[in-house]
Amino acid sequence: MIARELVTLPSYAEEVAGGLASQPKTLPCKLFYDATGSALFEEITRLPEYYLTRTELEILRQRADEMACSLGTDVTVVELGAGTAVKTCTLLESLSRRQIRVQYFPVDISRAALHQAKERVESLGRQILVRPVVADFSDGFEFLRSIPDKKLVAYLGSSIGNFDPPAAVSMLGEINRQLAAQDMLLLGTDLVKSKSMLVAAYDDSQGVTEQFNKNILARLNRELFADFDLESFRHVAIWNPRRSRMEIYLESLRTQTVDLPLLRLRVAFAKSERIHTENSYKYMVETAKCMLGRSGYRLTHTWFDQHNWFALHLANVEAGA
Ligand code: AVJ
Repeated sequence: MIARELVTLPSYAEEVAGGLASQPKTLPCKLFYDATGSALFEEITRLPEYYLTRTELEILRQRADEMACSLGTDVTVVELGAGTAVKTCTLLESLSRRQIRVQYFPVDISRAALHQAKERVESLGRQILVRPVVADFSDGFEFLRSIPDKKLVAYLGSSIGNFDPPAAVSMLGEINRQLAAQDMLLLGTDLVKSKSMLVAAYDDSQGVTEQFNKNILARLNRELFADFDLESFRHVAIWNPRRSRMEIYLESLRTQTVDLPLLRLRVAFAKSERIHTENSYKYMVETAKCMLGRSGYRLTHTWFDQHNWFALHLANVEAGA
């Protein structure tokens, strides 16, 4: 007890203990994104099999002018999980060519990413005012209220796909309640496609996604002094057509026990037992539309790439929703 009081446990400790004690075992996917994991994710976005990032960027490039037209004048773009703002730059540039005033509020938990986002947008040389916001969405979306003017809230990259349908609706609804009638939402969703293409995107031939997945265990070893043997787990990516999602697991290659001394926990694994680390939902246009409707938005336009692999939805905040 004394030792436990002396050590400051990371904020995710309880969740990890709960997840590893449950049946089936789970770990929260937010644990992916420490410095190592964020760098690995950047690498994933450049993999030939991971079509999502490049496809969404292609839609933005091809349709930025059209989007800018639908947005009217003097828009403040607020990007949730902005990262380094690579994708948004396209839209910001189109907006600034058309509009008198464009402001950009990138929101992220990573200060380093926000710094890069600011530099990138400022280097466009278009006098876009950049105001980075450091925020963690688990604290809610109240910060949106303090951002002035007409807002376009962008939530790109199919990040919404990590939430199961009820949680996605409640999160989009929470954002909605912080917005005013003339504000808008730009949502990126990955779409259902062939199983082979989906599985390849989450189980790439270079093993980067495997490394990304296993980094959760490496992180628990680093931060909780756990003793996961990374060689004794394998990366598994499965398409679940019934729930319309990719499921990512770490599967134990043998019977083993793992110690997590800071959590006072010893976890037993049977051979082939899995830890569920992530879901990535894939939508049909209708399900995405339905999700937006149920969270208080009215869809005004959906843009696709030439193969219909990915969709960008622009929606209004329903008056009185
Ligand atoms: C960042 C949640 C959009 O689900 O495609 C990539 C994360 N996981 N490869 C996704 C991820 C494995 C990614 N999102």
